[in-house]
Amino acid sequence: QSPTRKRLLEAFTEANGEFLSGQALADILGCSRTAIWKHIEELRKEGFELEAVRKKGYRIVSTEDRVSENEIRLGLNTKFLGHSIHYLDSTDSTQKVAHKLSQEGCPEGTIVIAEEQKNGRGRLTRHWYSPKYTGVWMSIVLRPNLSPQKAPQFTLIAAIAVVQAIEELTNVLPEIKWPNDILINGKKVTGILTELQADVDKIDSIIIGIGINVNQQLSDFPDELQSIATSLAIESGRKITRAKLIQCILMKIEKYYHVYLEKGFAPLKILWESYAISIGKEIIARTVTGEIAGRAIGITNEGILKIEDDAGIIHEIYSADIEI
Ligand code: BT5
Repeated sequence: QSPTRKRLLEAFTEANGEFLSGQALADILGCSRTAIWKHIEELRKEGFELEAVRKKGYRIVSTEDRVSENEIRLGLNTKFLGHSIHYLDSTDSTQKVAHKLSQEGCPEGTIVIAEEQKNGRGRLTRHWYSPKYTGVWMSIVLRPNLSPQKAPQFTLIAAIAVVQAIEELTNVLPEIKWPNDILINGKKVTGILTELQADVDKIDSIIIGIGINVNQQLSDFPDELQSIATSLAIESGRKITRAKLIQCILMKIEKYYHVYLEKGFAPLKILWESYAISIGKEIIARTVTGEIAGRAIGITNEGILKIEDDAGIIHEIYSADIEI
């Protein structure tokens, strides 16, 4: 994107839906009114709906609900996260694309967003259902200078950001089910998948995949998901602008990423626990090697779940499916 285009979008963001005169825009951008008109035409071609009224100027009216680069950029107030955006109308999996970009050396903070995933992935090769125009299917590339053991913490950091963004934009109160589920009224609204490119002692990149059901209705889900899944629209009773939700999440992830790099995981652990449902409860953890039943007593500073069984033995669980 050209710097002029970027400033034009920023000006419209600050105007908050109010009109900006051609002259005001020309002053802000330091170009002629004719040049402004050309930029406005370009924005229109990209799908922005711009209203032009004589003597008043231009304003952006609400656009179609898409999550394209421009939609995300308009109003995104981050220092680095989301400054490089790869937008796809349809793809197999944003994780797959992000892995490839990361291997090719993309900058930290690169994000991949798709309107639809044909082969969205959950953990352990499970499928993630990602229908068109109704959800957030996004992968984020970070490059922290850390050991690979720290990677699970990023699932928890992303979960905090998503919960807070949902709380800010809707009237619902989501909860986190360790390690990677966000639930509303006991049903799954978000899944997070953190993957790594690393050698034994150093992370090269962390790829955080976030899938959020936003505007689906119950009948939009396949039968097998109807009893376990939900969307923000179902729970809040209104349509949510996905681009706003994405911006809010990116701003929060960036904020907590900085907290993490400066102060470590401890302050985030407290925050995470305030949203967690499984802590203090009797649970069953199903891992790839077997089942452990007991009381979830908390998470470690690494983000690992601690379960105390009936014999008083404390088990540390790295990844599992939890039944409460
Ligand atoms: C997850 O796995 O919850 C991680 C999901 C991560 C998806 C994002 S979307 C962007 C990025 N690109 C990708 O390809 N993936 C990431 P897990 O905990 O294993 O849960 C998977 C299970 O959730 C499935 O077996 C289903 O039971 C259920 N499920 C599938 N699609 C769902 C949906 N849309 N909403 C709620 N539950 C779903």
